[in-house]
Amino acid sequence: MSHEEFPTGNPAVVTCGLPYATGDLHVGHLRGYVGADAFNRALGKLGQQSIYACGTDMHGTPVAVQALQRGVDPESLALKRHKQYQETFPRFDVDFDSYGHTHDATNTALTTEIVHTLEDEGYVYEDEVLVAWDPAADQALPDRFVEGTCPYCGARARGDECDEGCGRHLEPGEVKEPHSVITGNPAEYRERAHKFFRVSELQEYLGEFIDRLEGTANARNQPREWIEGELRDWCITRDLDWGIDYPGADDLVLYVWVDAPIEYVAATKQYTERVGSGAYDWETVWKEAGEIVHVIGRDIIQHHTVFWPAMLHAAGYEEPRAVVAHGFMSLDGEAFSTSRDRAVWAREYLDEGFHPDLLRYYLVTVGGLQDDIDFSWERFRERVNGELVGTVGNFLYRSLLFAHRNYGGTPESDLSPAVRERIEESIEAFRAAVNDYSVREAGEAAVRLASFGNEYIQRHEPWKLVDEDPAEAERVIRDCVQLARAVAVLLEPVTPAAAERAWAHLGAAGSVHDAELDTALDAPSSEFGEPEELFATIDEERVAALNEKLAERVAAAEADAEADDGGESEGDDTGKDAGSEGGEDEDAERVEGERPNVELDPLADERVSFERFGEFDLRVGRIERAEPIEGADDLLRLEVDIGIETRQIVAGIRQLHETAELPGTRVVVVANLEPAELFGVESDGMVLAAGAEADLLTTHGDAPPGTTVR
Ligand code: B3M
Ligand code: ZN
Repeated sequence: MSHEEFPTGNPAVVTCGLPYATGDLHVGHLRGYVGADAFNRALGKLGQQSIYACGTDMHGTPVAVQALQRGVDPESLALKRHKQYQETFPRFDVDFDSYGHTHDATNTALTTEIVHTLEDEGYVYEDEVLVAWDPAADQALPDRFVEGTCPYCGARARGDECDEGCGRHLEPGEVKEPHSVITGNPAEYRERAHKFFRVSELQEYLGEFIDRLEGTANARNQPREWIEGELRDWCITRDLDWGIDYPGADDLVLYVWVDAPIEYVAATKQYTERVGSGAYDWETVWKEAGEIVHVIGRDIIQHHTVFWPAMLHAAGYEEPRAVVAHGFMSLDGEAFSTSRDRAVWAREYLDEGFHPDLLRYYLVTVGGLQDDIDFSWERFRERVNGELVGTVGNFLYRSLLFAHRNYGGTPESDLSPAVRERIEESIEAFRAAVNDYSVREAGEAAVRLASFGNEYIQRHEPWKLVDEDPAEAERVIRDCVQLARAVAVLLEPVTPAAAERAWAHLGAAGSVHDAELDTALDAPSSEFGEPEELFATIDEERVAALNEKLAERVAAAEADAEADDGGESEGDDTGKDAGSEGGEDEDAERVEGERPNVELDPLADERVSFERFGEFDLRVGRIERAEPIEGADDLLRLEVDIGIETRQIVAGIRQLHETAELPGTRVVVVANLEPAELFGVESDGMVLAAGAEADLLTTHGDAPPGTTVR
C-alpha cells in the first residue's frame, strides 16, 4: 500500500453506500452508517480534515418496482423516503456534513457532465443487446422487473444481480428463464440499442488500482478475480422512464449504478457550495488529491472496486483510497425480514427510550466491521451492562465524583509518568486502528483505558489514602481525572453524546467533538461539579419483554401474510435496499450459511483418550511463501517451514487473508495428516484456523518452527 498515513495534508471524504428510497431503516441498516460516522469522527481526532457525505438513492428499479406495486409515482415515493432518512440519521448522531439525493439538480448535472466526458474520451459505444420484455405489458423489463436463474451458479436471480447465489452483477440479457415481475409471465428477449462503457479497456489501470487500494481485506481481494478475469464492458443504460436521462437519447435512462456513486461527488460539491472552497474544496478532493474512503456493504464490492473507479479514472477524477466493506447483520441468529416484521426498526429502538449511543457502541464493537454480526436484545444488554455501564460509566462516575467531593475538581498534583505513558499507548492504538480502518479497535482502545482506570483506582484505594497519605490521594485522583479526560476523547467517535456529557462533567471547554487526540493529555479543569451516571443498566425483564414484543409482531405479520396470500409473503417493503446490511427476506439461507461465529458448534459428546490425542503430530510452522492457485478462488499454496522440512500446504484462506502479508506468520500445522490433492496441488499437512474468518492459530513466545504443540 502506497498511501501516506492519516492524517495527511489532503482533505478527506468518507462516504457510506446510499440507502435506496425503498423502506424504513432498521438497526441492520444502521451498521454501515454508524460505522462510517464513527470513522469520520475518528479521522477528525487524528487531525485529518474530513467530511462525511452521503445521500438517498432515488432511482433504479428498486424504487420503480415498489412505486408500481403501490400505484404511486416513483418521485414522490422516493422523496418521502428521503425525508424520513434525513430525519432518522441525525437521531442516531449519524452526522452527515452533506446529505443530498441522486435526483437533485447537482447530481443530475454532474452525472450528465461525467457521461459527456466518457463519451468525449471514447469510452462509450452503442451496441444491440437482448433485453427482457414482457409481451403482455408490452414493456421492457430492466433489472428488478425481471427474475430468473443465474447463468453462473444456477441460483434464483434478479435481472442485474445474483442476490441469492454467487453475488455477481448480471448484464441485461444474462438471466436465464426470465419472467416478468409485473405479470408473472415468462419474458421474451428483444433486441434493443444500448450504451456501453468500455471497462475492458481499463483492465491494466484497475489492476494497479487494486494494488494501491486500502480498506478491508474482502474489498481488496475479491475484485482481483473480476479484474484479472474476463473484464467485460458495462451496459450503462436502461429502458425505463425513472432515472437520469441519457444525454441525447430520450428513451433511455442511465443505469442507477452510474448516477448513484456520483452522488458521493455531488454531496461533496454541495458541501463546498455551503462552506466555500476556501474551507473545503470538492474539486481538490475529487480531481487533485483527496483521501476518498467508501464504506459499503460487502454485496456491492464489485460496483465500488471495478465500475466506479473505472468511471472515475476515465472521467479524469481521483480514485478511492480505501473501500471498507462491512458484513451483514442477523437478528437472533436469523435474517431480518421486513415483510414478516422481523426487525428492530430504528424508530422503534428510539421509541423504547434507548439512547442511540448504546446501539452505536454495539454496532461498532460487537464484531470487526468485516464480520457478519448478530443482534439480540440479550447481547445488547450484556454489552451495555458489562462495558458501557460496568467499565466506562463506572470509572468515569466514581473517579469524577471522588474528585468533585474531595477537591471540587482536579487536585493539584503532577500526572504520574506511568499513567501518561498508558494514555499515550491508547492514543497510539487508536491512531493505528484508524489507519487500519478498524473502528472497533478504536472503540476498544477507549474501553481498555477505562478498564485500566478502574483497576488503577481500585488498586490505590484513594478513599483510604485521603486520611493516610493525602498527597498520594491527590496524585491518584489527578491521574484518574486525566484518564477520564482521555477516555472521553477516545470514545467520542463511538458514543458522541455520552462523551460530550463526560466532557461537561470534567468542566472542559468547548466540545469533545473538536478535541483531537493529543488534547487527551491537556491538564484537566481544576474545578467541576457533581457528575451524573452516564449509562443506565438494562435489566433482564426488559429484554424478555422486548423479545416477547418482537415474537408477537412476527406472529401477527405471518398471520396477515397467510390471510393475504396463503403464506407467500410478497415482501413489498423489503427495505433490504435501504442500505447494505443485506441478508433479509429471501436472503435468509445465504446469510445463514455465511454468518461466522453466531452459533457455536455444540460440544462433542464423545471424549478421546490422551493417547489418541497424542497421535496427532502438531507442530509450530512458519509460512515462508504464499501464492494463489489458478482457478481456485479460495485457495492458497503455502510453503511452511516446520523445522525438519518445508511443507507444501493448501489452505482455503485466500479471501480472508492478505496473501502478501502471510510470509513470516507462525502457524500450527497438523504434520501427520494424510496428503491430499486440491486443484491438482498436493497438500501435505493442514494449517489450523478458527471460525469463518479463518483466524490463524499461532504461538506467542519463541517456540521455533518444528516445536511440538501439546
Ligand atoms: N443504493 C444500496 C445497496 O445496493 C445502493 C447503494 C448505492 S451506493 C452508490 O446496498
Ligand atoms: Zn449466481
